Amino acid sequence: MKRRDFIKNASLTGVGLTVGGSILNCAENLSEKTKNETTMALNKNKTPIAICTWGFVAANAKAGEQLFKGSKALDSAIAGVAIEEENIKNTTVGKGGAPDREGNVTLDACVMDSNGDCGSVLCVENITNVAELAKRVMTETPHVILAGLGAEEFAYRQGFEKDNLLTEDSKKAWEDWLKSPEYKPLINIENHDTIGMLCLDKDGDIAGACTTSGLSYKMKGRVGDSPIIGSGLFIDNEIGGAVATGMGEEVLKTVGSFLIVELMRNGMSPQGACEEAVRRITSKNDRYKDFQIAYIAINKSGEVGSYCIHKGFTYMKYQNGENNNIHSDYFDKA
Ligand code: SD4
Repeated sequence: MKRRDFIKNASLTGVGLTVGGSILNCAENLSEKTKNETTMALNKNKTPIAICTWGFVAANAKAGEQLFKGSKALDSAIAGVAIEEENIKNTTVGKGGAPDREGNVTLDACVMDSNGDCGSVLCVENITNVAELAKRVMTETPHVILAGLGAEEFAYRQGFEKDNLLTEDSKKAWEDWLKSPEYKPLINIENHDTIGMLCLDKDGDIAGACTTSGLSYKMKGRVGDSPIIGSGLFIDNEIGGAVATGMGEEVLKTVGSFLIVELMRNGMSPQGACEEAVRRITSKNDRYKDFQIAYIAINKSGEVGSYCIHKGFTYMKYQNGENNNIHSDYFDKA
């Protein structure tokens, strides 16, 4: 690399960021637009990062490798989560997901891009790659959300194939559950595998995807937080992104992912913001003892955070060719 190029690159990466950080802090009289443009310029040529909920090694590696090759954040996140949507051993995402009480597998997903656009599908049957479908809602329709049969028919028009999502194993587990069908939606360590992924690409842009079959044996038509922009996922490319897994009803009540991004906007680290979002839930009453919620978040500088209610949640982080499974800190240490 020529010296001139090295200096140019260095000024756009870590070295430049440190200097740039103090420039931004001092420059109180800069207009917001100038500050944003400066921040964006400083964020170019970043080391890409992919993070996702749980120990989804292959999914996170897929996203990380794509990012490394120069793929954009949203495409990388969708390619990453597709691995779990197609993994029939994962019983809370995509094909092989647990059905509702009536035996129908219904999927929820959303995506959010670095330009603030988003797409979402709710309660979709017979389609495996619902994160990609959510992206098509974003790019191919004037809408943000499509639900149920409308989303499914839109998928066929987009060339998606009809697939039977109920595998023999999931069917058998549901039939066993039917023998004593207590309706007590529970999210614990075993029943808890939604994949939410956040990617920071080489241009410093952040995007994400979240995809799930929701609660096992849920009421027909039940939708959780995962496809709801602001609850299951939220991105603001000037600040960062967050994604949730766990008892969706409680994430919805606190608009958890949006809350985390807003806390980061107000100066909190991703870690601090995830902790505060969990505290918003645990401080209401002690019902949290019966369910799990976990958040992961990333900010524009590539700092990452995670927090959950109960011990046991892990997340993946891919950076510089390393793909690590990290144990999250948790609230309930009693
Ligand atoms: C939901 N948040 O439907 C999802 C469930 C989940 O791992 O995260 N499972 O409420």
